Amino acid sequence: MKILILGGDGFCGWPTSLYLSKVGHEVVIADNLSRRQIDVLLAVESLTPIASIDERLASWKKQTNKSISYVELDVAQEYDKLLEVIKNVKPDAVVHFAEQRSAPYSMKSPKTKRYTVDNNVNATHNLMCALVESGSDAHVVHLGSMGVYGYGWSGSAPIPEGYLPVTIDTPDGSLVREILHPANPGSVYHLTKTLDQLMFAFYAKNDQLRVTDLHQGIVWGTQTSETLLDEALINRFDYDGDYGTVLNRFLMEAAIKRPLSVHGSGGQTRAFIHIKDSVRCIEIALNNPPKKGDKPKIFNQMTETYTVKELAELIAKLTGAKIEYVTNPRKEDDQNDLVVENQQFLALGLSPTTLSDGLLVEIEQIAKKYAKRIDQSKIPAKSTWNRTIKLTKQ
Ligand code: NAD
Ligand code: USQ
Repeated sequence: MKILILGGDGFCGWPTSLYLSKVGHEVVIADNLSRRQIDVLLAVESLTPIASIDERLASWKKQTNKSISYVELDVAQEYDKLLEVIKNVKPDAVVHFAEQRSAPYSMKSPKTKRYTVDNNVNATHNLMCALVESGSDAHVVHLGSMGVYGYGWSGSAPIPEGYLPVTIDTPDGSLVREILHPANPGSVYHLTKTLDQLMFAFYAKNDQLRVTDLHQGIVWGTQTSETLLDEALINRFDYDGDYGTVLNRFLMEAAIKRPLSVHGSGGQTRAFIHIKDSVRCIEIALNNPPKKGDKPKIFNQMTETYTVKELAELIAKLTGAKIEYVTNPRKEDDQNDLVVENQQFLALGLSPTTLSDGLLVEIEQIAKKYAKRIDQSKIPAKSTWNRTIKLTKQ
């Protein structure tokens, strides 16, 4: 397949691009490098020393003799250029990672809230519009989020894969309909993912675009077989208060003997998936597109659930780290149930990497190895969800 990867320089996009190139697809990356620019603005760097996009691509060519093309493109702002790229590349599929992905960054200030909405909503809508205008039949695989469902809305009932059957009483009896699971976003970032879903539903219905939306959990792990081939191919690892996700942050804190920063009581249950499985799921989704005229296909892309407290205890046991319960900067339930259906990927051959398989590698080969690069002033999570939340000093 010829695959256009929007956001292919990012944490999920880079290993996905390499893997799809390795297995024989023709890969074109489009990225505006905004994630690297946000690091500059926040004065922070990935824990792992990531190479420039040019160095990355040159190294891939040297290691494998395979070429990945790159075009610098702002999907949200440069509609005409996006249209030209789609017309020239003529992709069979487009994988869409090109969004601002941090919930804390999206809640940091009015400016970052507005940037997140402008960037994410425009990027998705521009893609839909350009596919229609160009007459392309490319299958869109979008990275959405488990957070579109919210947490705890349905108690201990399993979260279905996107669609919920509902029964409506009418004067002539009851009707059973399938609706998108009610959206219940917990941040401006998650709000944009719920808006993406509606755009996909509309364009699938109106223009018969073929869309798969992957409701992904928190991705952990850093390296894949491809990123391990050379230091210049290494994947990014975010640890700072805005972009570091919970497991990365605990691993990094343990590596420098800093207490693990559990927000609130740590009773929040979240869904997780290893980066290798995330890449594999995208391949499975690419190989199983919806038919023209179908509603968007939705998969829950996660393999395990843990409470934040369980994660901290697991890492504390492996590393001897202490745990600190800090004021939660977010407005979120202190505890929630989370039971998720993920049968579709398992039925299509996904064989998950569990936390017990991969955690030691992350501790030894990433967190400890690069611990000297940690800037401790960037660790505290300072973006609060509203003005009533007052943080204690960390
Ligand atoms: P990332 O920030 O590392 O990568 C996103 C990439 O998209 C970056 O390279 C960035 O420069 C690019 N980008 C952003 N806006 C763009 C625009 N307007 N035009 C062109 N390029 C643009 O994030 P990630 O962790 O790789 O996440 C990728 C996708 O997966 C996101 O949509 C995110 O919401 C979703 N996701 C991520 C996780 C996770 O745990 N990392 C979990 C669930 C879903
Ligand atoms: N948390 C802590 N301590 C920390 C950091 C986080 O206790 O130092 C807690 C948070 O309060 C939250 C949980 O850990 O309850 C998860 O936070 P996170 O930052 O790891 O993940 P989240 O904000 O949900 O976002 C991440 C990605 C996002 C993706 C989402 C998938 O950044 O792109 O969409 O995971 S999901 O959570 O399933 O919606």
